[in-house]
Amino acid sequence: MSVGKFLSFEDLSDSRGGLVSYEESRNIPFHIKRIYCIYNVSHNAERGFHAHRKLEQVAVCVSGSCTMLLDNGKEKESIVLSTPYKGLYIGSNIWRVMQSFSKDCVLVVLASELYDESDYIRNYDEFLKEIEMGSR
Ligand code: T46
Repeated sequence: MSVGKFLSFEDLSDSRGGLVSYEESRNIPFHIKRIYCIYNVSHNAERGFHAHRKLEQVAVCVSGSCTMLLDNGKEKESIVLSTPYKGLYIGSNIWRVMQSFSKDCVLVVLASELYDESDYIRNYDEFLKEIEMGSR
């Protein structure tokens, strides 16, 4: 995998049940300013279709599963998220689409910045233009 990056989290489960912990600057590579959850998504729905100029995120599927399609303008990857013990790190300037949500999917996303619509690139041609300009 080269567009996204998997992070592994220690399984702290015992006979009482499962436990996993996400800690900024320890197993999450940035200061966590925001956490949001995506859930109750119908199987046919697709979300995303944008990139971020600055935002870094780690997406963890704490229940069920979903697929994340990542695209850096040159390479594309399809990643299945299905465990709380693995997070997908998504840096800036990566186009993402989320699809194939299971009924019980709960996707938790840890984000490096507060919500800011001006950080979104929601047009694919604009995304390609911005990464081309950035590589010059
Ligand atoms: C991302 C993927 C993985 C807020 O007001 N605050 C928030 O923290 C978020 C995440 C969204 N919103 C608003 C913006 C839209 O009016 O909620 C609405 C739905 O957001 P959006 O269509 O961007 O949702 P997704 O699922 O397409 O994308 C989300 C994140 O927005 C995005 O940063 O990387 O999940």
